[in-house]
Amino acid sequence: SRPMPGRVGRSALRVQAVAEAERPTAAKASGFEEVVTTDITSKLKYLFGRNGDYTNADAYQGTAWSVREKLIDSFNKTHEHWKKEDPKFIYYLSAEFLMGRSLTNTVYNLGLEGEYGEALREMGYHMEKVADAERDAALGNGGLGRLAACFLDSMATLDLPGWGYGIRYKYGMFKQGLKDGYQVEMPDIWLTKGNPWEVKRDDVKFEVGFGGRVERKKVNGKEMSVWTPSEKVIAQGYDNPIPGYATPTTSNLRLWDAVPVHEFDLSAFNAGDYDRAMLERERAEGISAVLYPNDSTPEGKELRLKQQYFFVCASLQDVMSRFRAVHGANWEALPEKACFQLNDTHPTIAVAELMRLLVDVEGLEWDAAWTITTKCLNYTNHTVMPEALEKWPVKVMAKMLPRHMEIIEVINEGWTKWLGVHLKDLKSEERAKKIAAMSIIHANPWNADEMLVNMAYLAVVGSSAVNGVAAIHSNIVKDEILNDFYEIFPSKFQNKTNGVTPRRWLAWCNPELAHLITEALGTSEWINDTEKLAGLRAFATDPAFQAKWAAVKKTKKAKLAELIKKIHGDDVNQNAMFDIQIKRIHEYKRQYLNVLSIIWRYKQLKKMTPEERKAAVPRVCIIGGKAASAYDMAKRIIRLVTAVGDVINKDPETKDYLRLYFLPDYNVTLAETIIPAAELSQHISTAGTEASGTSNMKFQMNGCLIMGTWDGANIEIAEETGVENVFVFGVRAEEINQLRKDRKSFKTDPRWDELMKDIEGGMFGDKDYFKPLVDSVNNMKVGNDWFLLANDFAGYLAAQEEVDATYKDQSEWLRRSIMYTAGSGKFSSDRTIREYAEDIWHVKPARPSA
Ligand code: 8GP
Repeated sequence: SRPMPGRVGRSALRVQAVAEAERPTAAKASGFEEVVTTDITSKLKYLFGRNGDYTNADAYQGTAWSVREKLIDSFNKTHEHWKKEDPKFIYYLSAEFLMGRSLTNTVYNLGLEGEYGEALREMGYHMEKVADAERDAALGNGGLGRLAACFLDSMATLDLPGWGYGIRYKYGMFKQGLKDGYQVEMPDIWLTKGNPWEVKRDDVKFEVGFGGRVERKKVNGKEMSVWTPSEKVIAQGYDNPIPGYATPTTSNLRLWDAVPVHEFDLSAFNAGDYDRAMLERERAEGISAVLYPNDSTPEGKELRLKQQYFFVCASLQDVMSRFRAVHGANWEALPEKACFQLNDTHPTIAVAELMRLLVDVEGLEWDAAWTITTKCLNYTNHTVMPEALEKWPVKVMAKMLPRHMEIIEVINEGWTKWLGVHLKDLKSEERAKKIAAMSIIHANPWNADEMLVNMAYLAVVGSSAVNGVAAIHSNIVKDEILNDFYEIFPSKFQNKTNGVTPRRWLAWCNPELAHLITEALGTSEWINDTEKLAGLRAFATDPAFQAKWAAVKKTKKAKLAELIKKIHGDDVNQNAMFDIQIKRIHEYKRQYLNVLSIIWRYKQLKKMTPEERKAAVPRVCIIGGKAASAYDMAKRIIRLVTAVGDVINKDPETKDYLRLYFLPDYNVTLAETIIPAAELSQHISTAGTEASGTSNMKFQMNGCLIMGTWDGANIEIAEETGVENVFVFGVRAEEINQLRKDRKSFKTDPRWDELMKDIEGGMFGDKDYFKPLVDSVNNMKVGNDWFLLANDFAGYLAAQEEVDATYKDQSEWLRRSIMYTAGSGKFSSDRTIREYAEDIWHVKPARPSA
């Protein structure tokens, strides 16, 4: 049972309690921290087999195993309630969940920070240092994976019956290091010390098959397709309880681990064939071994499809077996009890798998099964990048999932036939063209001999709702990427602008600011009702409030400065503007453009006299992010950042005015330190390329000004914050197609040409290595500079000047900063999830009693 009565009722106190220094001594008198101290001490004693001498890392383990029990109490209560109520569930199917650390989040979400903070202090530890021993659960690449994690937090906070389903990768996102300024990749070995945040379910296991053959057979007098896989593995379930905030609800993320059907081939072993004895285990474990294996080889491709089918198959069987336990074989009612959100195309094989389970296993008629399937599934698109819109070669699919390939063929037959009727008014030639363009199975445009399964098309045809992740992106989905489908099913298409959890991304990562906000608003209710942040507008020009606001930023900048010192050994000027760009390295995100503007700034500073320099706004620029291991150009961009930093940071004339650091191994935890410290952040993708962005929302919440293009959620952020408060530059999405076609209208700029010569000339060394970067943006060659850096360069520099001028007027800067936080109410993932629940899932809250 819960150690504190009614964590819901304590929510108003929570934020005050967060600020360590200001913790009321009343908590001490409560006696609960004594119980906690005893509990942690006992955990430590039996975990480590000694009395005392525990490191911070040990203390983390002891604390985590203690908190876990409170979490599981809450989990059990919630699930007993849900079992009794039998509400409709939403299942979020995602190949990625980028959870980050759990200890602090769990303690704070459960409202236990007073007891645990105090108990640890009494034992001679500090919560922050103890929490620092936890490894990130990095089971995701970037935006899409982190969004899934924020969604789970919001679903639990809103009491929505819902689970996440994914893969328990043994190795998550690689660890990034730098060697001589180049990216190096190391495996993320995150499970070696055990994982206190999961519960292995020995009773939750499903068989998943691959390969083999399909036969038509009479089964109980009925003609059926019978699939006999050539390979089988077991999906073993692990539950990861997800605590809501200010509610007794704790929901679940169920992750699947792949294990062999047979533990070990003893006869092979006895016969001396050691390799064969281990083969099955190795093959099975390979499936859940690594997040996103490199798919540039055919073998890698196959493994990826295997992962996708593996977790989808296990998840659907799991949901169906729970349904059957209550409702028997009444499958027509399945859509009233379960719906699935496909997080991008990765789980799209669910369309074929649900059909297979209903038709082949449950014996339903095809049409009845199709009605159920399309009612249960919904699809979210997260990117316009063509390389991420998955298409599987028919050959690969037919070999690995022969029955699914057949099912997809039948779906496509029905679909194209239906299209023929629907488009009967078109001229036959036009109609044929349209049908070919919309066929789920089509030829590879680069290789006419290869047929492909288009997973996005399969998802659209097999779903009730399709959505993009920001207003502009949803329009691009409708008007370009899936326009043919939109014209046929306009009502299927929706927008659901992304959001982020204000718990992790404001209240818990920036307790100082949270405290100030609560003090100003007189309530901490903004933590789950972010619209209340609008109340801060009244303080935007209040000098006393501005001073407090600035003091918080200063504290957070000092922390980041400490981290820079630890990583790079340098002291940075803490009065400089902290200017930040953190995200995956990609040409479309244009970190390169940022570097070019930093070089330009450096050159201007060099030209100034020492007196003139004193009037310049000093900046500490930070860039962080990982490059995909096979993405050569992105790796060159990282090297350019480090090379430019090496020159700038050592230059005695300018180093007080400008620094550039690459922070390696950007991850959720690093973001929690960087974002609260940021004053300016860069969201400068080519218009129309960034589906939404979510770090922009985190920066906004923390009062960081935005330099951005008219792209993704930047647009909606500007609308909420006041366009005049945002630094906007660059071409608009509508102009881009024309610009790309008509090379002559490209803007060029002598400053740009100068910088290209500098890099080519070896100003930052490594000129051969940087040559491809220079060539890639040489817009005089057709097809180059696809992301229009040259074109947007002058506008970017002008916007940077505007930034400097604004920063010189600190009270104006602070006014804007406060207006950003005040305008961030819309970007809570609570709002996003409420919209999904109402418009797509039709799932209602079901809160257990406290
Ligand atoms: C990202 C988008 O790039 C980003 O704009 C958006 O905010 C985020 O999804 C959440 O919606 N997309 C991905 O991370 C993505 O497409 N990843 C898949 C290719 C693996």
